Amino acid sequence: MCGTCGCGTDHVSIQKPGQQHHHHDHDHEHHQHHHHHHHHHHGDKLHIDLEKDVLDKNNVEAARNRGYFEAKNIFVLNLVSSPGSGKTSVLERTLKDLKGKADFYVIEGDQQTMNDAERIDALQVPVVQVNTGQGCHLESDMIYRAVKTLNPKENSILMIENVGNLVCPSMFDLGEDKRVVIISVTEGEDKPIKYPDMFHSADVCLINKIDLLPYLNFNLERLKDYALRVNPRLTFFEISATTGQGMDDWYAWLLQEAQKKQK
Ligand SMILES: Nc1nc2c(ncn2[C@@H]2O[C@H](COP(=O)(O)OP(=O)(O)OP(=O)(O)O)[C@@H](O)[C@H]2O)c(=O)[nH]1
Ligand SMILES: [Mg+2]
Repeated sequence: MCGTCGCGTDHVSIQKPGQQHHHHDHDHEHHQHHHHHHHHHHGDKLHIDLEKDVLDKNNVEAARNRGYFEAKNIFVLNLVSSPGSGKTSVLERTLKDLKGKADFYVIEGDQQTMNDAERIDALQVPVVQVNTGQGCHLESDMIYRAVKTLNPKENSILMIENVGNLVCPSMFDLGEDKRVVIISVTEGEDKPIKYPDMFHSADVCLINKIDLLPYLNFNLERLKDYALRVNPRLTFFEISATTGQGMDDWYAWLLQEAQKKQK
């Protein structure tokens, strides 16, 4: 149990496409650690202590990641959204279009399967898949281990695709520079006020699948209004990963932010 959202993070696997699946002993330590608390606490107290432990531990490890990224001038994005908003599609298009302009690395987070890592691997971009098992979000120690496997070059860009979930990933700092929330126009305009934490903690909001707007009753202005109520400093890009519409502004932002860190 991660204790924060009740999901389990004790069966995490981290692998490159083509590698054999294996569990890490490391995870058992965590499990034992949490198990220990069960003997000493009860009811709500247990839940609150676990939540604090998990978030404190994650924040310490996020700081460790941030130090590593700082030392190597690696610009890091954490992509979050509900399942199917288009995180991998946006990544695929972005990597195809910008591959010559920067060195990219990708960490893929999903509960199961190598599917997303294989889509990135097909573009010949170095990628590691993290399978979280019962876990509904990535945590900083998973990023630390995945980064060790990737061994990214200095002055590169690391894109982290979080597990599709509009709630839990918001609580877990991974040591990223910027958090990017993707919402697709098929999801309804009110998501920012229904799931405020995710929009509050993001720096950029990609509004994806705008090629579908002619077929939907979706009000872009209302979505932005709701999102700005939750987070007035959000920057929006209206895009279609399918047609490429609007992607150039997103690329310009991405390269400019990376350069700021790497100057
Ligand atoms: N029409 C349209 N479809 C899109 C667009 N972007 C993604 N899709 C489709 O949306 C579906 C989900 O896309 P993914 O990129 O796999 O979404 P994801 O957020 O990575 O999904 P998970 O990793 O499972 O959470 C796929 O069928 C894509 O082809 C877009 O801009 N327009
Ligand atoms: Mg995906």
